[in-house]
Amino acid sequence: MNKRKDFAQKLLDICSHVKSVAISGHNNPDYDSICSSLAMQEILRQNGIKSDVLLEKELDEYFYDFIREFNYKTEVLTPDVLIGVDISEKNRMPKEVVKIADNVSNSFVIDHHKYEDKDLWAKFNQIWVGESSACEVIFRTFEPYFKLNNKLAKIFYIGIYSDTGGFIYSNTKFTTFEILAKLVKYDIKADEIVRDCFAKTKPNAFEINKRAINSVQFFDDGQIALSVLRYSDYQETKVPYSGSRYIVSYLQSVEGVKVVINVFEPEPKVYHISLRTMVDGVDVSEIAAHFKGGGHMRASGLTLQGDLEKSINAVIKQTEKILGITK
Ligand SMILES: [Mn+2]
Repeated sequence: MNKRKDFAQKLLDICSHVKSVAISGHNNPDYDSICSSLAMQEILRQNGIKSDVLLEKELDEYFYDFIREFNYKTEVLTPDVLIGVDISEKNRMPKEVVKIADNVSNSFVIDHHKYEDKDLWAKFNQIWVGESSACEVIFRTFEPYFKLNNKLAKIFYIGIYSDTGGFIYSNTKFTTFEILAKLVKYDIKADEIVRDCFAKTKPNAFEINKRAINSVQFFDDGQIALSVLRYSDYQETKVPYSGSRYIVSYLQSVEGVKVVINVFEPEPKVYHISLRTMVDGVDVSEIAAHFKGGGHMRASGLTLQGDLEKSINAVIKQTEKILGITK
């Protein structure tokens, strides 16, 4: 039995017999979340199935133009089928989508995040923990059912590039490069994608990232690095959350740092906290899980509300626990 093929056949079969299909990634979407949604939509289209890609809100100008120009829906009535990509657990799901998930009769998940069985919400799940990206899982699962073209190849490339940190994370495997080799055959101009999508910053985004760097504090002899962007930073620079995340990968380059904690307050008293580690044996998803967040061993996130100092102290305490630091 081929697990991937059975899943792909079941999904296409069910979707071709219903009136409406919706696809959703997670909240605060990254490029893998968006691109795996778009890839799924294109694969369905090639199989004669119409679908909507759901987003909490329109993508702002800090997202790559090529990705912004697709059609997204920010509201949709409960569809016959819901496909979740890059999202196997409800706690990272946009609120509107949680309602849909509770009412929909058929649901599928395609993901690569670590999960607990009890938290799975979809009827059918295709989760390969450790694969580079939801885009990779989709590519490998549906390969017999789609034809690559320039647009689809670009979508996959952006999703995979993003979730592998530009092919430098340990999730970048032999299979990932096999897929990339297939993608670059379609004249995708990978150098332009990387330059325009990942290596460009607007002047005000540079300003907010400068503030993030200025905010950095180190704890426990430099083992923990913390950055904080306050709501006032967002207001003063007029940069949205998506434009302020440069700091996330930057702090990992500091020698001696084991865990990076980045706190973002894009709305008053709501703290999106990103956790990163490059250290083998340190699993930041355990820290996130403690606060009902989610993610991977090396990259996780959580959201806290209320008092900033208390929130930061709680996350630092939990991080010290994971690192075995006793005081
Ligand atoms: Mn992902």
